[in-house]
Amino acid sequence: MKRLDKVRKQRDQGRRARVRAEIPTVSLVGYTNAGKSTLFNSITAANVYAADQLFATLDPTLRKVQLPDAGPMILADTVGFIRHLPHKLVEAFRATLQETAEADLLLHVIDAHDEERQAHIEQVNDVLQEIGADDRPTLLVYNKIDLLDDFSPRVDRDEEGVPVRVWLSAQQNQGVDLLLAAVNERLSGSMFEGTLELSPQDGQFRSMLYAREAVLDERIEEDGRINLRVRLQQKDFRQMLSRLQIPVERYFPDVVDND
Ligand SMILES: Nc1nc2c(ncn2[C@@H]2O[C@H](COP(=O)(O)OP(=O)(O)OP(=O)(O)O)[C@@H](O)[C@H]2O)c(=O)[nH]1
Ligand SMILES: [Mg+2]
Repeated sequence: MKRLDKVRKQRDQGRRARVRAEIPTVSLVGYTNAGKSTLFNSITAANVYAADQLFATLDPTLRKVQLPDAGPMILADTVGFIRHLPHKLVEAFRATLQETAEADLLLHVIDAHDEERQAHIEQVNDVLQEIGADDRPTLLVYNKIDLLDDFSPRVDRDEEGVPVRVWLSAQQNQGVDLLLAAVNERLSGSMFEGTLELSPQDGQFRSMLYAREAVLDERIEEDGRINLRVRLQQKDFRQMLSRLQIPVERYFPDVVDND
């Protein structure tokens, strides 16, 4: 129990740090044996990131992964879901499940070769509901396509063109790139990208943007003004503006805010 408490404490600390940094979290969920950990490993192996070391030491089920447009994300591996999670298990994984309930995107991993896959999907959905995560945006990941006849990796989209299902093989590393592109698309759907003109007094704003790893480029003009090219989630940008009491119209002139 001691050890578990320690792990939980570290997890809580990790969570706090992330909330401060406002990096989107993506959680791998799914029935036991679907291939979540295999997928976690094949995604993170291809994305070696020096600043990740501290993270990996604190908690091996969390890794920071860079996406081309959406910036960094925290990828979380979770415990395999089964029909009704025993109460003890729910308690032990409280922090993980909490994280899942707050994730920006869930990757629901499914064993595409399992005849029981539909029943498993429903059981996982039941657990998601139990832990209050059923309202999270979800991307279905059909794994183990290497076990299907003549099947290539692909992405299925809904009527609006949004990626909703990805077919891949985590073990053979086929289609993992398609998955990352789909995650990138889902997370960057609501990105703010632009150049901000800051005065030397805007130091706090500037350091918040750096902390969020949102700065793509910085140029200092002769008169001391700073041009920052930034890219970050719109909701995080708005949050920052409101925290600094900068009027939202300054950067979103078309938006009428009713609240
Ligand atoms: N053929 C095949 N096997 C896979 C694939 N991905 C995972 N597996 C195998 O499926 C088994 C379960 O994989 P894990 O990654 O441990 O599954 P998990 O979802 O993390 O399982 P839990 O942590 O118990 O919930 C292992 O034997 C993997 O080698 C795949 O793409 N193809
Ligand atoms: Mg696992």
